[in-house]
Amino acid sequence: PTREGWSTPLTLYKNCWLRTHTLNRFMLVQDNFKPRSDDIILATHPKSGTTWLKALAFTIANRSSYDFADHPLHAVNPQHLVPFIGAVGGDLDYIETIPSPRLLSTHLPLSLLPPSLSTVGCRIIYLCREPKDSFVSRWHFDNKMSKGNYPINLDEAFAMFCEGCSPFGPFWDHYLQYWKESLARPQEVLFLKYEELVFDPVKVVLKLADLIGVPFTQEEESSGVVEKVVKLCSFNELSSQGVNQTGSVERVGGKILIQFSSLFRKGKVGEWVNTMSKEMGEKLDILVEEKFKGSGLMF
Ligand code: PPS
Repeated sequence: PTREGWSTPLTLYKNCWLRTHTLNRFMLVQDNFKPRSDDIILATHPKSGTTWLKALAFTIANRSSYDFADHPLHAVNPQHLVPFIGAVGGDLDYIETIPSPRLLSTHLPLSLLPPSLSTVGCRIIYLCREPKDSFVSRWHFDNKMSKGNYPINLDEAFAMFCEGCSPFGPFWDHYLQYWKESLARPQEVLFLKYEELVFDPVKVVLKLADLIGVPFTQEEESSGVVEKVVKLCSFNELSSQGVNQTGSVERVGGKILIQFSSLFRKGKVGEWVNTMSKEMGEKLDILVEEKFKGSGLMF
């Protein structure tokens, strides 16, 4: 089935709602993407801090190659530094040509990726976010994408989100699939929440470096390199770069679909209260409790 309501129509494919115009590309991933054992995959539920995680992981992995003053992040949006598997700029032929170890990203649920990802032992860094904040971020983003031509009513968008109908949703299946994978492969899968990144970025940066396989040396730690990474990738720094105010991430049929500037809005925890009613908040909290009951995952 296909549903309208978000800025572009969604189609349900193998229990996941994908933007209809991306369906052909993403349907190919499961059978045609060839995971390598040394791949590092940044898997995120959309609107959870993907742009931020890409900036951090890229900076950590490549820190021996670049100077902080003359860093690619000053000129390139993080979304372009780590390609999305199967998406615009990350088509599967191109992905195949990237030398190992590859740093790749995806919004796809684990169920739409090749099962060999687990068996070959790909490392995964998963990032999700408290669902109320994620929903609010999604709603503002889709409104911006539609440029007022396709206004999305908040109540309708909320009802769809709670039914599981949002890009790459249901969100609960997305979170739970990666949560279970992190329990099954704790050495190879790091499960993170946006809130941890906001409250203790230094601690998360250290964990990211360990998982990527390039831990910080004592000398780097004592000379403030970790803090420099955090600052370079902070909301204020990234959002003030010229390219992020003027460029675009995705064009389809000559039309700009996603502007870089729409990837940076507030960057705060608990910001949902300025958009959603208290009643909506309570409704979503109850749903989240129900869906995650017994899993050990909590928000
Ligand atoms: S996307 O389109 O799914 O890739 O978007 P994504 O990057 O996952 O999520 C966008 C939200 O992340 C916030 N953001 C940041 N927060 C903190 N620090 C940094 N550096 C940062 N960069 C982006 C961005 O503002 C969106 O959240 P909201 O709540 O809408 O502000």
